[in-house]
Amino acid sequence: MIVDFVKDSRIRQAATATEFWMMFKPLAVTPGFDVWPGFLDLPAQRALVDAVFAAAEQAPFSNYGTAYGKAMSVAMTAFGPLGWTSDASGYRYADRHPGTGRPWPEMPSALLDLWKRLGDTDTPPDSCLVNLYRDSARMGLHQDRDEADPRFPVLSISLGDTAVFRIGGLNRKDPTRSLKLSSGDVCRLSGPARLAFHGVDRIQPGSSSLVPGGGRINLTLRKAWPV
Ligand SMILES: O=C(O)CCC(=O)C(=O)O
Repeated sequence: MIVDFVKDSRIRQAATATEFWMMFKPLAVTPGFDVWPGFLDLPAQRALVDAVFAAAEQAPFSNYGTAYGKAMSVAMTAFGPLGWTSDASGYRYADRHPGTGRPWPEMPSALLDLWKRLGDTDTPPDSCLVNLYRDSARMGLHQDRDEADPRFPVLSISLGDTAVFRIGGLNRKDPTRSLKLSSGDVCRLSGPARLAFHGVDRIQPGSSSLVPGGGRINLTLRKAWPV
């Protein structure tokens, strides 16, 4: 199954099971924040981008408003039973697209498989937030705390242009560090980093040609409602 996800040239290079494990061992950036650089191969990345744009026909991207009255620069939609949305009354998970009133598109099986491998083996995710960053879109430092049970991780997939990602601690004023996330990278916030402040300072436009029209797509898999 792993062949669906990882760069198969790296599998060919691995002579032993130990070497294979070392190649796909995550980089532990800070405790609880793990990154698997290049975890998804190009065909897997392309398939996810295609799935996103097919889903957007049914559940169009929107730049949601916030309680502060400003529209976000990142356009969003979702896969799965629940989608994260925001408007003047605040943030929430909803079982319908706010614009169409229709259920969100089904979660692609590749995402369910990925969550089983790196997220949680027993409990599937019930939401995948799809973030589309074009040009100067960014996401300010925030915590992912709208999910019922922080024992479940957030699994994040980067597609397209490179992002300058920032991660800090549990308090907004804690020191932060930044790292670049490239297309095919997967990262996980869990345990001590599950509620860490994080955000995207900017993308590097033109660093990838994967996303039609340019830019970056980020997918975050979550378990939003209680088990
Ligand atoms: O785009 C990213 O890499 C981060 C997305 C994010 O922080 C979120 O969806 O909460």
